[in-house]
Amino acid sequence: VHGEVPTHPAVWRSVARDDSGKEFQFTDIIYEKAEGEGIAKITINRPERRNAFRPQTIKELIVAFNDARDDNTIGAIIFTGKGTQAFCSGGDQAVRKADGYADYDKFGRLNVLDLQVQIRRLPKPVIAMVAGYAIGGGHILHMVCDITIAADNAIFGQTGPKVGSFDAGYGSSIMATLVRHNTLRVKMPFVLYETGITLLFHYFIVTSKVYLICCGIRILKSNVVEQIGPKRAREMWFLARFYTAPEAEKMGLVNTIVPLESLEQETVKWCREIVRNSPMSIRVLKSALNAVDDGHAGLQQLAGDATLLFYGSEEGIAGKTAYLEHKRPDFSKFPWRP
Ligand code: S0N
Repeated sequence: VHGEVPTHPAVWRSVARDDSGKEFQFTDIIYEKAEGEGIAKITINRPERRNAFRPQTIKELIVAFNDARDDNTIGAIIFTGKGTQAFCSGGDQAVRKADGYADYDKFGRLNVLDLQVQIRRLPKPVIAMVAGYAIGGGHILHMVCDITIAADNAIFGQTGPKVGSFDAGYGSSIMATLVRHNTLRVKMPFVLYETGITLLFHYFIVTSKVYLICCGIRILKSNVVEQIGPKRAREMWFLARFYTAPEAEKMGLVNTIVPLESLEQETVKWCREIVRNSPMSIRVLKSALNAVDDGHAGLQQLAGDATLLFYGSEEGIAGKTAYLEHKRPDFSKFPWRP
């Protein structure tokens, strides 16, 4: 129906200025967009430290992600690390102080937590493109992304208990959530895994208290494998071992593995497939997929999408117009739908 996805390489243009013409002064990241493709790429640029982040890195990442969010031509964001040796090795231990990480400030901070929330709430898919190590806080960053494409040299793991740190927030809860969603997906008595159909679909389960919306993206037979389970999540944190890309795939931590040399090509292909789909469908699906786990914040995000859609409806417009015209709104022609 839609034709083939183009396979030519993306042409990246460095994004050096914001809309007002002010120059971004990035030192720790590279921020690029592919002209006319609807794809942005944000790269941690500290390869000499295996792309470990310091507060400055996070500040710049937040600016870039905000820009990509605000740019209504951008539909998918690639998040990666410079070079082939690491996606990100977590917080820069050299600037870790008693009160968090400190570089240019006198005080420490844990601003990576803000970035995690930002990626989670960003209403566009964020795709982690992982070559080499995704370790510690770097592993958490790939986990909060919507999709992870791993090179065959990728290594995943948490080191917290070895270096005296931990992420008891998203770093733990999202890992457990990944487990739950994956288990649900495989147990669904639907055709996806048997037929290998590549489609976006949603599925509602309504029980007395649970309202879940699950989404399967390209669930092929080869992706449906043993599940990590809550025990494996504990193993990952308690033992702090490293896992290869195939092991991570088995645990449901990555969507696919590709040869290192075709990592970007494949990631761009996935992005191209995403950006030709309906922006509002993708937006609502992302917030829906997070809603249950994100509690009030998740509900707010999903509900905000409903408001966004309602504002464009005849009924919504009728209310606003009547208010501006100082009239009583007449909603009588709008049905109370079953
Ligand atoms: C990634 C590893 C396995 C790569 O090993 P490899 O390839 O042998 O390279 P190395 O020779 O070890 O490293 C090359 C150079 O890079 C430096 N370097 C690497 N990682 C870091 C890092 N994280 N911090 C500072 N420097 C780093 C090396 O020192 C080396 O430099 P030279 O040559 O000058 O010695 C391996 O490098 C490794 O294991 N790295 C450490 C991984 C780690 O423990 N990361 C920290 C884990 N903790 C967190 O990330 C904190 C969690 C977190 O982010 C968080 C969560 C909740 C709340 C707050 C936070 C927060 O802290 O912000």
